[in-house]
Amino acid sequence: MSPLGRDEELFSILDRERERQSTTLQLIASENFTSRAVLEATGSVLTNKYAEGYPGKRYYGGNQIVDEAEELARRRAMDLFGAEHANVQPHAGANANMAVYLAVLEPGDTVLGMRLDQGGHLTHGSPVNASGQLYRFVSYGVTESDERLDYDQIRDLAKAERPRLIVAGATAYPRIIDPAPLRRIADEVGALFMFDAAHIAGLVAGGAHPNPVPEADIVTFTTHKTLRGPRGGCILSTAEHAKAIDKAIFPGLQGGPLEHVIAAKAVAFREAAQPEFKEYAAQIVRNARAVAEALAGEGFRIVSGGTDNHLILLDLRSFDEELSGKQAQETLDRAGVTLNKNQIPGDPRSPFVTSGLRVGTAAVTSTGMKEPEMAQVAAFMGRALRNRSADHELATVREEVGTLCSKYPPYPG
Ligand code: DSN
Repeated sequence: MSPLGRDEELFSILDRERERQSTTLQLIASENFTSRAVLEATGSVLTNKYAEGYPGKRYYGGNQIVDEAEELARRRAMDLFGAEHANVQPHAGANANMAVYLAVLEPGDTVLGMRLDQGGHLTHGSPVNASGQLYRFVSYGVTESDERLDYDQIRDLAKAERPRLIVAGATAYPRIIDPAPLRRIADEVGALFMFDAAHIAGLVAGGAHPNPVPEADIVTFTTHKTLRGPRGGCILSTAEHAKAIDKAIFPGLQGGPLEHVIAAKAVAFREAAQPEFKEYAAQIVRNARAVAEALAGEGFRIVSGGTDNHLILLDLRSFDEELSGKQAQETLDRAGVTLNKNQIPGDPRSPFVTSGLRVGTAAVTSTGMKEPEMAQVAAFMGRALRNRSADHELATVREEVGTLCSKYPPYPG
């Protein structure tokens, strides 16, 4: 093969990233640590294969074995969530969502979706995303009083706007999104109902959140967040929409599927079907509640007063009016705590500055951390942010974070 030998330049970068992931706290709500089996499948020889099309109907030869892998992934996804159809080819959640729009909408159609600055997603109609440019998205948000979805308000909006599609799902909403009332609203106005379960797919698989599949016409999700699989997307639907969705993904939107990633999705679906995964999902939520309580004790306001899922949204203004999300994220990075700035509902600051932070517990839960460690995490955050101008204090926190992480290695040995 290559006469070049090991690529030290690149692999030393990978070594340093592995080191970073295992010596600092990973609190980004959309990240996780996959199993070794998922890593192995992602790095497998399936990356060598072109397989445009679908199992049994490919545009290239030599796909008999790849077909088996993709069929296995499809079957496991359908079994895990109880769906009639699965398309496991989306390279990402954004592609999955775009494919659904291509499949069921005409350009200019009206769609209801949650606004980005209220906790929604770019692909739910943001004006800077193709979804917002090609379709007439009308946004709903959370109430000012309790910062939660109000299904009566969504019903009123749906009645006034008569959308073709109602999109549910969020990236920064710490509460359960109940699919049942949304189904009823969709039926009342004759709309289709799509649930974007990207963040909560693992909580659904583990029984910690209601399964949207029986209620929604179409469910999209990513496989790398709470579901703990490889980076990628998936679409589940009723049999009625199967053909249109498959056509929208290929040839509509994507070319050759990433069969190595699809194989890793199959691994993740199997792992998520095990009884231990139920305990994992429940622990993610217990950890989120524990860290929320401890962070409230540090003086942060918790948006909506708490959490039902894997994430917490912090309003920094109660802690320190001057502290922006951007400054807080940068400070915590120096202290070995990795998370992201996030707008809070009604945020007076821009999306690049923000008044909030998003804290997620899926990755730290994968390493085995529990409620006592969550109290430590909150204390680290409070200390670092109170001492943000004191380099030595940030260095001390970073050292203590390292000690904690060394007891919970993501890949022991
Ligand atoms: N980037 C994802 C998240 O962090 O929530 C959404 O696409």
